[in-house]
Amino acid sequence: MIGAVAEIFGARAVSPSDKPYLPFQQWAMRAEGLRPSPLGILMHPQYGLWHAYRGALLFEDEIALPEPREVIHLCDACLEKPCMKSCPVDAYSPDGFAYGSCLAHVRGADGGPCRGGGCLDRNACPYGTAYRYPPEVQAFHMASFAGL
Ligand code: B12
Ligand code: SF4
Ligand code: SF4
Repeated sequence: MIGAVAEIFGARAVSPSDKPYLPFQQWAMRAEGLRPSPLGILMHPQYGLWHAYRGALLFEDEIALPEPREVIHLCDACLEKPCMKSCPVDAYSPDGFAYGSCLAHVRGADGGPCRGGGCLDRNACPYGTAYRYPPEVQAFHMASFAGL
């Protein structure tokens, strides 16, 4: 789909998984005025944590674009921050994401809830719940992330 659109507009399609990694989140911040949640995932005023990027179009020439609109950052008003309190191994912290600890837990004997329904921290966020991926989709992503 993205390749076909790129062809129509004379652009080059790139993917978030292309290496070396391209700064998709920085592009999204510039395009949509979004900011990161404490989890590192960008926070969207409508979709909350339940959105991701599937591709981008690169152009040879610079295109004049409007400034991103002012967007409310929901995390600013979220005092309890439940997303920082649900992980059994505290993998997310202000120092970043300790993905080694996360992986060990997800793969281990007590990792059933994360394996079956997705990250407990991400699911603890009260926003965008209408867009939350179904448990089987989260289980699929988690299996891919953890190489299960
Ligand atoms: C490598 C990577 C990972 C590694 C991180 C290793 C590490 N410590 O660096 C691993 C495999 C652990 C990972 C995991 C996840 N990731 Co990831 N990941 C990426 C990837 C492919 C590259 C990141 C990068 O280095 N970019 C290059 C730099 C130059 O770009 P950047 O914009 O400046 O990078 C920003 C990020 O690095 C961010 N950041 C820093 N630490 C962390 C930690 C996390 C968890 C996240 C999400 C972001 C983040 O800070 C920078 C802001 O400027 C991006 C896609 C992409 N191309 O960006 C997805 C991406 C960041 N991941 C994403 C997601 C959703 C996840 C997961 C939460 C879910 C999942 N299904 O994979 C998991 C977390 C696991 C869990 N507990 O559920 C999404 C975020 C979407 C959003 N709304 O913001 C992205 C954008 C992919 C996509 N297709 O949309 N990820
Ligand atoms: S729980 Fe609160 S701080 Fe965490 S991502 Fe959701 S809104 Fe942001
Ligand atoms: S997937 Fe599980 S172990 Fe990993 S950060 Fe989320 S709650 Fe923690």
